[in-house]
Amino acid sequence: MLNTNNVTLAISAGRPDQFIKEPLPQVALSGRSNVGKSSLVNALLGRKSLARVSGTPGKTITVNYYRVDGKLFLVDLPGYGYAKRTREEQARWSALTDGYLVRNPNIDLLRLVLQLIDVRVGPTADDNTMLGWLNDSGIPYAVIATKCDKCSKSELESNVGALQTHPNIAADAPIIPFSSTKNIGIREVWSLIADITGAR
Ligand SMILES: Nc1nc2c(ncn2[C@@H]2O[C@H](COP(=O)(O)OP(=O)(O)O)[C@@H](O)[C@H]2O)c(=O)[nH]1
Ligand SMILES: [Mg+2]
Repeated sequence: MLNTNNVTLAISAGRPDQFIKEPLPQVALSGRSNVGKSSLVNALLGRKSLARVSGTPGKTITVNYYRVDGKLFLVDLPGYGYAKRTREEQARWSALTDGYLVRNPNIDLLRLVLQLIDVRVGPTADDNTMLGWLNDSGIPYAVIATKCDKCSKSELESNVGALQTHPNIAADAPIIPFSSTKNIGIREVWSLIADITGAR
């Protein structure tokens, strides 16, 4: 069993040359700022505040590597879609995101992307750009339908159904309803990570 108490923030990388090269599988979290990435890290690891949950969206422009029990890294990518960034912040975002997804010489370590999408909102234009990239990359991904506690049961069913048939979401991509506040979907996400990375 993975010991999720044995977790450290290995590095909060502000530059691509700080990215981790150690040969452990990586599972990356992608999504717009405020979609719930940091909350998902905390929920998966059973912590309240290992990852900083932000009231001011878009302020953290780093790639955060959490080393989990010496077996894998959870990689929290900087959020996109935050309009109020300065030009300098935007340039840093591009350098980091491009550095990780496009120019990363160790991209083979990336085994799975958890693509977070707010289940009440569905894919935004930026989410669709990211989904297009994922579809072209061949990297396995799953859609994590976040904040599902904010939906009624019928709304959740219909919104998850819309994700399942969405033209930009691969038919074989798992869709996992998730709530950090109600602890929904945690077991399903870990089971997917274990299946794909072999870390369990
Ligand atoms: N109701 C609800 N709120 C959430 C959930 N996950 C995150 N939030 C809230 O959404 C905001 C952004 O969360 P955060 O994890 O910082 O998003 P990030 O920018 O993607 O890392 C915070 O106010 C969180 O408390 C969830 O599952 N349910
Ligand atoms: Mg965050």
